[in-house]
Amino acid sequence: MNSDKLALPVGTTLDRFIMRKQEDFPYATGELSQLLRDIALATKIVNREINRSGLIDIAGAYGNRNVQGEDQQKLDVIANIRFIRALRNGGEVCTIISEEDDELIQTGNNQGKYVVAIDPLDGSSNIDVNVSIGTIFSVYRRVSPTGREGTVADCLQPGTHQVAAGYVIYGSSTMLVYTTGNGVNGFTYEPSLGEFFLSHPDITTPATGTIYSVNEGSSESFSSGVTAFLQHCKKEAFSGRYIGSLVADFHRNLLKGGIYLYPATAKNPKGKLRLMYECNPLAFIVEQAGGRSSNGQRRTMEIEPQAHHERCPVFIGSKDLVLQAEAALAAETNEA
Ligand code: AHM
Ligand code: MG
Repeated sequence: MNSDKLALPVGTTLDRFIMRKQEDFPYATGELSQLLRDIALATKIVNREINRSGLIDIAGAYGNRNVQGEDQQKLDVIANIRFIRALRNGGEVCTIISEEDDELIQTGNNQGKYVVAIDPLDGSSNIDVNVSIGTIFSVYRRVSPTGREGTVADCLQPGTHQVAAGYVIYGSSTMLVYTTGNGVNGFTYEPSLGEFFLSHPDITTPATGTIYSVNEGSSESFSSGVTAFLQHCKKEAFSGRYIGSLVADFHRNLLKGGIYLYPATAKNPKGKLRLMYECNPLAFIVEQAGGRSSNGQRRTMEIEPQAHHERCPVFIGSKDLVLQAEAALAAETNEA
């Protein structure tokens, strides 16, 4: 091998990066760092299961329906177990909200200072056809005193209270992207070393873009404001790109510039996506990258949650495009 290549540094691992960031806060106790490392560990295990799923019989429907009445996939169940186990063993988290569990999950770590909301495997209907899927997570500091189980109040905080949020995309490579409110950084998994390496430092999203992502199959029931905004996108000859895996659609638009929207439809009058573990974490990331996220009327992160599985419409991505969508919706309201 060329000796120049051998001299190249391997780069910064996720663990080292988390440790360095912790050193920026002299009074940090390391609990949040540990929590992020727990999530990264579970991610590696889930990544392995996903990669193997084409080879062994764990893809496909599990035969159960989750709380939202959707078919649960075997990998959904596996991912849910892996993340819960990692967070329970880590000890920093008292309570978990998971897309796959109706009730709050009490970890038994009553001294844990944090609450996590997680969609362990998003876009799972894409598993069987080898399309990218993801994990989305959000971290809050509990508001109730430690020493007891976490409460509903700990779990129903607005997105502005998030202390960390991230997503994992299991795609042509596996990436973990997260923020603790001080910019956004992306790490790519190197499977032969079993490590995530910093590959996308300080991600910023373009202020505008030429991609719009929406399920147009529902366009008959879009409001006139949404329809007007989409007409504008088409008039400008934007590219329509829709994978149907939120993390993958979001990740592409974050890097390239664009807007993802899931508005209210006849089938999903409140939108389809879940506030606590789909919209809020991505809203935190997009804002940290310079973008914007809204329910059409107000900033996603300012919505006061009423229920841990609640849904909301979402318009997320490049700031200018989200503002344009909001203006189109406001014009619709004024016409009414
Ligand atoms: P899931 O959490 O059950 O996987 O559903 C969420 C997914 C998102 O990943 C994706 O953006 C959206 O549902 C697609 O919905 P639709 O098929 O209605 O376009
Ligand atoms: Mg989901």
